[in-house]
Amino acid sequence: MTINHKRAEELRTTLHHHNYQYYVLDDPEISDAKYDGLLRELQQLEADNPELFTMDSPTQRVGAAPLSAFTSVKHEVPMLSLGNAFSSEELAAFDKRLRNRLDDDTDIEYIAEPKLDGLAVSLLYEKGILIRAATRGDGTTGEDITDNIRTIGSIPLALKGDDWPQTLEVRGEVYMPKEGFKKLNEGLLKEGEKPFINPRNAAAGSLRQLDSSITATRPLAMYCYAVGLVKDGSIPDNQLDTLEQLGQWGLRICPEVKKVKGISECNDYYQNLAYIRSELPYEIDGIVFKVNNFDQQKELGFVSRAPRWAIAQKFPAEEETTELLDVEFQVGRTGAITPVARLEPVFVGGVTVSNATLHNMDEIKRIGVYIGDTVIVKRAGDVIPKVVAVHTQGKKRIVIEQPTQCPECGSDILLEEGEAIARCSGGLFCPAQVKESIKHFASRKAMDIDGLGSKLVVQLYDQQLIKHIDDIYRLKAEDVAKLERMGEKSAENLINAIEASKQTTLARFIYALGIREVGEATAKSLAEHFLTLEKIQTATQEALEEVDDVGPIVASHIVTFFKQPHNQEIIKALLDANISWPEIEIIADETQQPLAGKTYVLTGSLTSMTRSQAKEKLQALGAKVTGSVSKKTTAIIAGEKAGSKLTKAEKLGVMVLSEEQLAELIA
Ligand code: I6G
Repeated sequence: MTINHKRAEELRTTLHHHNYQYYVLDDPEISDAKYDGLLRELQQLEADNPELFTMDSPTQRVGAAPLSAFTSVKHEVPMLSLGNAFSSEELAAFDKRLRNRLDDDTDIEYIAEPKLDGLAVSLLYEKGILIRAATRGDGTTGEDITDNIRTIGSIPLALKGDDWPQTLEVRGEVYMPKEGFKKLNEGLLKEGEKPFINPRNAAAGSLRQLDSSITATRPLAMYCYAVGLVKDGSIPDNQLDTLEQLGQWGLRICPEVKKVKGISECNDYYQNLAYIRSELPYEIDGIVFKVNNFDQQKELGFVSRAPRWAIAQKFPAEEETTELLDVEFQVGRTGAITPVARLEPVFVGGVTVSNATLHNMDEIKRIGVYIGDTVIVKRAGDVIPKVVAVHTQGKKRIVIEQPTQCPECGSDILLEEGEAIARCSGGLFCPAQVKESIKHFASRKAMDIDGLGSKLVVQLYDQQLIKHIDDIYRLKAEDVAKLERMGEKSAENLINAIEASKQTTLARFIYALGIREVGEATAKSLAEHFLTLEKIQTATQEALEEVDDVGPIVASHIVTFFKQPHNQEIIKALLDANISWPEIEIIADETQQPLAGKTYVLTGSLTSMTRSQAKEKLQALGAKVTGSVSKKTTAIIAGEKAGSKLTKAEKLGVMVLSEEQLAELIA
């Protein structure tokens, strides 16, 4: 073996290792610059000595020469589809069917995992080397997308270890993480290009590129969930051990995979995932339950083109199509004019939606929507439904035009230079702005006045019982009780809630005032920085700009707000009504925080909270939370299925804490 040959092999092994650490374990050991340096060295060696090139070389990840078309690939073992369950009753019926077929009434062991909203892909490894990748296609014939798949960092070009079958076909889902999707679309918009509608479309569009150097720039990832063809070698006899084995060979497995026993644990898993769905870093559209034991799978067999031993329980769709009937313009607390789509009611994200935001006129132009079009509406989690794209153009299309006068008070609508959002210039003359500012003041994250919701605010305003926010504290139970649908008891409850709201925090009070661009986080930063209301009221533009996340624009909004005599009067009236807050304790020295100077690593999945919630809690106590274990790590917190980080911690003698111990630590 020549020196060059030896060095190329050394570089390939090193680069495969660091690639695995970075993409699969999320635990990099070297800097990006160092990695790039090693990769360049290998590229140069291969360019100078073409005989050194191998199929699994990490240099292949940058993309190959563009293709003119994809070639077809026949799947030796068909890629089937999954049956669906749309309710817990349908899932229970599935479980019952299986127990009947197996003639065994004991609880079945299932392996549950999220169903990612991506594209099913097959990876073929020969002697541990990735030789071909294909789309699912119609299940029998797919397309050869090997060049594109090679560019995905989390897919190994060579399997780890040496105990793999000589021929091994692995299947899974290629997807685009939400964060990468957001960044990709931001970049496309900046370049004046059309953004993708959702991460699934972005993943599909990226994988179907004939030019793999474009795919190489797209943030794609893959989770593996099954094995297809196996020759000359074997895999374990159940699903969970198979997934674990795939993980050991360097393939990425979803960390949410869990063994559940019987229908009740299936339901718990589904509920838990539905709860954390919006926090997951990828989009999912349901849960897949598979019988764990392969002998039982064999006994159950297939029905038409789907396995009898697996099912996908779907979540309510987060995107639907419906007709755009009309557009109205709403006036917000700060006068912002928002176009609101009136829609043919549609069931999406678990609720019936008949209104959705269109954000602003720029957005309307960008998506090219007209009244009469069929549009795609998205509602994810608690997020306000929005129109994201035109699905099909209507036969009769009506242009959407922004009014020049406020629909509520008739004042001029103005668009400041460089702003996307037009505003009503009516200020306190505009009833819509006043009502919105009262609603905001009473809202949960502001003064938290229980029961003072949107409808009641409108009633109180229309009956002239409240004209400004300070009037809330002059309300009388007997006046409130006279309102429609209010009795004495509810009126009394409201007055009690108003009274209770007087004990608040400075941050909530600042947020409640509704200063333009001062959200919850900025209000908190202002309170922590200045400590008293007086200091915030009198702060100069320069002093305000010293606060975390306060830039020149926000600072100028704050200065302008406190300068207005009307606002000063309202603040005085609120303080005269005895609104108060505890003094803020000064933590003069950050090292006085209980976990200051300590470094933790979170690994595996936690059951009582997500890893990011745990991270926030630890950071709030002064701890540092990092992604990799070293001798300097104070402790690692090992949830379920903790992998290599746990092994490394044990090797280095770093303390290992359980989820229960983490809870104690935080408490
Ligand atoms: O489409 C699928 C998504 C996820 C699957 C699947 C899966 O497992 C987590 N598993 C099988 C066996 C099939 N389709 C056919």
